[in-house]
Amino acid sequence: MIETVATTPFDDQKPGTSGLRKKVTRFQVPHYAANFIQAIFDAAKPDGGETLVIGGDGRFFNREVILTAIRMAAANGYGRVVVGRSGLLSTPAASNLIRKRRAAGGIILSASHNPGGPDGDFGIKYNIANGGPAPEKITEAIYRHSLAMTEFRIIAQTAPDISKLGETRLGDMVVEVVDPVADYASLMETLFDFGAIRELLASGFRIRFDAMHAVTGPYAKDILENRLGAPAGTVINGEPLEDFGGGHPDPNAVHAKALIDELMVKGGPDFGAASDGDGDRNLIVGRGVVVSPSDSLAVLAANAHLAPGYAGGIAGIARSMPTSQAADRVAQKRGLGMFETPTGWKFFGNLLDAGKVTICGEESAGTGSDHVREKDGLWAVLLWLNILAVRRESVADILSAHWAEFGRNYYQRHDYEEIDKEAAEGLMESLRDRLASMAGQRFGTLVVSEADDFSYRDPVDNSISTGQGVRIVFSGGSRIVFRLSGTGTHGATLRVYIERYEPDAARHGEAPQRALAELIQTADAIGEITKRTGRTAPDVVT
Ligand code: G16
Repeated sequence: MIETVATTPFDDQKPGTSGLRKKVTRFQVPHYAANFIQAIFDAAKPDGGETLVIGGDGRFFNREVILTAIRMAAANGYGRVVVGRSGLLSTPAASNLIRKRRAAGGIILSASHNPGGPDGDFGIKYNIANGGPAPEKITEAIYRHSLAMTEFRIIAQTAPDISKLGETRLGDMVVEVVDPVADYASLMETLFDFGAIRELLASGFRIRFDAMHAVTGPYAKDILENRLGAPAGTVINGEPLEDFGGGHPDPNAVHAKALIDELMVKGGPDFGAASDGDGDRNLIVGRGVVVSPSDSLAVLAANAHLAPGYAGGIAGIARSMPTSQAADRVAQKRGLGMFETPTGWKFFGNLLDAGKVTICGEESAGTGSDHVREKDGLWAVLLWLNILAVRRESVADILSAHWAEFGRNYYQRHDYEEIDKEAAEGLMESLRDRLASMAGQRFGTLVVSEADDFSYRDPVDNSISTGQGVRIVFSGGSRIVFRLSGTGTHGATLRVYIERYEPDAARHGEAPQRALAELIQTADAIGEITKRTGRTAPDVVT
């Protein structure tokens, strides 16, 4: 029996960079999650009988919302729901399932790299039939529906047990519980030379993968240990936990410090990697060297042809605007198309669907390809391993050779977290007000050549996205970019992205902090960061 439940709208359900992210406690407010799910269904408008994929990263509250979403899908006309066992699906695995099952879309429950547990964060994201995050016109429609919500539909029966594989019925809908790993692992086998990677690992090449007690544990164990023969114990923190073991599943220098430290010592593993809460981000570490995400994108694009799935070459590369221009140099030299999009994987979907690009990446530790429509942490790890298996050089040597060929884009991102929202908005506003007069201004040895607020016209559907970050470019090509994060759940996070190109190989050995020193000072001068936020240093530097 379908119940129609009267409700009242919430005014804070506007999806951000990647779906709706809030504190768990906000999602626990009665009807909060149900309202948003109904808004998704109202925007998606199933005709009847479609398939919907549902899964999440296993964080606290995952199971409750999944059971609600299943019951609501049955009341909103879906014919089949495909759900990962126990509600688990990594974001790239969900994207793959949506595509493989020709589903109308999917609901992914995750707050990505944000902390979990009862006091942590939660999130709901809608992906469309191509497997990718809903584009802005759909997220805006979801938001409009949420503001006008008066009732949601839910089936009265309880949802079936999702810890057991197989099919059951709920009203007129089939609930199919699937192994979360199997289809994804098979897809990886079609893209990479598992035989060559197995030989590399058998030759004594030692790897370590930190799953951070998040969703990738079962994927990494099956792929790295079972299928590729890495020794048991290669995957650490491999059991998904509702609170990520009290940790923060963000694979960066702060939260993956233990892994990085292990790789920095003589005699440590040859290769280390980590992924985030929902398995779409990656960290790549070689012995003695952390690979920055922007460099990783460039190296992967330049070497992808060494893996069977990309042996025919790649069509083009896309990166988000604040990501360093290292990949642009690869595109230029190899005669490939290059696209610069706003932050958010959703902006890559059209380019991938149109075949304009094969590889995409972002400075925020995301890389991926046209195999799915999400960034994919383990994919990046496997492509690196495939390249290492063919080249038989160390990560550090591959990186130096890359810089020698293309030049080095020194790069850092400075995050100022949980700052006062008004102060952050005032800082951005003031920058925007000064843009028109900035060209020609001198700061130390730096002269501004252009300054703008990035806006993007999608070359496929011509949709326009404005206000995507303030860019200040200096003669010589160095850049400072300011933008506010769209994924935080408390106050505002200011991100400052700093970049300088160095063509001279003799100068490629500097620490980024040093190589970028003048730009870092200039960022504070132009952005008035200390003056407006009271902060004298960033909370996280990546
Ligand atoms: C999400 C988006 C990414 C974006 C990142 C950071 O990643 O999918 O495209 O780069 O957030 O966004 P912001 O700078 O606005 O915080 P994830 O891994 O959190 O889903």
